[in-house]
Amino acid sequence: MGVIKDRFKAKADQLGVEIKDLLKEHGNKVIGEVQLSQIYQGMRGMTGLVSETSLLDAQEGIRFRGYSIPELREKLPKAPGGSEPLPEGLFYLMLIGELPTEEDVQHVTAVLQRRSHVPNHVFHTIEALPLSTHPMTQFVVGVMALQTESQFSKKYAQGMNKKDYWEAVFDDSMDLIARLPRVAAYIYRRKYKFGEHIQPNGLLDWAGNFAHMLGFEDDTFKELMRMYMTIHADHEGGNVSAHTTHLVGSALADPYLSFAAGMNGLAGPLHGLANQEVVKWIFEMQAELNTDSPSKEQIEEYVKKTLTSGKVVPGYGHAVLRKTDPRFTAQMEFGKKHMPDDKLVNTVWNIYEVVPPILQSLGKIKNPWPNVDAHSGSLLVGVGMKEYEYYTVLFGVSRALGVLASLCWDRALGFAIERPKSVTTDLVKKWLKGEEQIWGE
Ligand code: HAX
Repeated sequence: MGVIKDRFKAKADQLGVEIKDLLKEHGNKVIGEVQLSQIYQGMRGMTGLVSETSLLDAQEGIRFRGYSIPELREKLPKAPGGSEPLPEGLFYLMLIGELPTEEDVQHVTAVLQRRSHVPNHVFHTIEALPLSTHPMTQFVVGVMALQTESQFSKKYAQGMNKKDYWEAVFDDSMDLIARLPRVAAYIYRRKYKFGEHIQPNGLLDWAGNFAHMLGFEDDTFKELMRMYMTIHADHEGGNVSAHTTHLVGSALADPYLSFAAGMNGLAGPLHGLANQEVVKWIFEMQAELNTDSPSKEQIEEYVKKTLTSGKVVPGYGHAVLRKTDPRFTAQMEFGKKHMPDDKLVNTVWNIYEVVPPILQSLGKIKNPWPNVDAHSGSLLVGVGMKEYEYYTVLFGVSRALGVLASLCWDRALGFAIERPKSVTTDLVKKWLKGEEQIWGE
């Protein structure tokens, strides 16, 4: 077995024993109560999942294995001459639970390079789609075409022992993470660069090589990719992409099938597609106002118009967070360092001043502050990637690190198939009248 796999197995065995003891002693302990409104309103605030890789605090934001984003940007190994973390290091941290050394990160990079071959039928499958197909659809189709390579599926069909599930999921996850940048870059070059594809550079790190295959060789783009791939990787277990991957994986669908399902959720505008929606919304504002530097007064008018036409302000609000997203702040710092005078980036900062009080004044929004998607597109435009319909694919490549690390944990800990109970409104009405019981009461 490989070094990382051995370390993962040792950690998983240890935690497995701890969980067994914990459940033996405390399995009956009540962890909260569920209100009727919660089952109608997106299960908000309901604790119902275990996800080891990261934890979200409503006030402080995300922590990956206990480390905040500023701490990760400081502590994780960097590329030579770079100042942003290598996402391979975050993947190691999520998988193993400990900060990696430089050597550990180099090892992950080498493993991913070794496993990155994408068979030709995947490219042919993508080519069968009309060029106008949304990049996220092409991405999901590409991942589905890659499913032919699943070790888990093959071994399951041969009668794999359930004790070995974790290992096949681990191998599939590593392979998939290694292959995704090639598939994603292929889609970008196909759709926007006349199909002029760029071969991988085996000497580069995972995100640096992705930037290279996309066709961006300058250091700022590579640094942005490293930061982008790090901060978008995970947001605990309940968000749509993580939860879907986990849910589908719980039926023992292999990592390719599970990840593709999660990506279909990421492609929704209230989740990952919000990053394209933000830039689209700002471009439309610029076009309508006929300026690339709208004033705060103009932005205010435009925001109010967006709200009165029954649309959301993209990039604002969050189901769990109640403060400015630290992923927004990290990107703001990147903008201040690399492109302080960029007009679009400055517009994003002006929007940040204008939007929260307006949303707050509506009286119904629980979090008026910006999320990760409010900023990411402006930085991408700033470094030369203007094709905003592609942005959610970048998010998806990064999200693979978190959801697949979690999937390895799910199988290593032997988590059960997920199957919560649902009710009908008719049953709820009868229950309220005392005529029926709700199961589990
Ligand atoms: N603009 C306008 N209205 C908003 C809003 C926004 N940005 N955010 C929330 N609201 C509205 C909701 O639509 C809801 O209205 P109704 O009661 O009329 O249905 C009300 O405020 C209460 O919503 P909430 O409880 O504060 O928010 P939710 O937990 O239901 O939803 C969302 C969280 C992120 C989906 C929501 O804030 C939203 O739609 N934001 C804009 C889209 C966006 O930026 N999504 C990305 C989120 C982060 C992420 O997953 N990234 O991938």
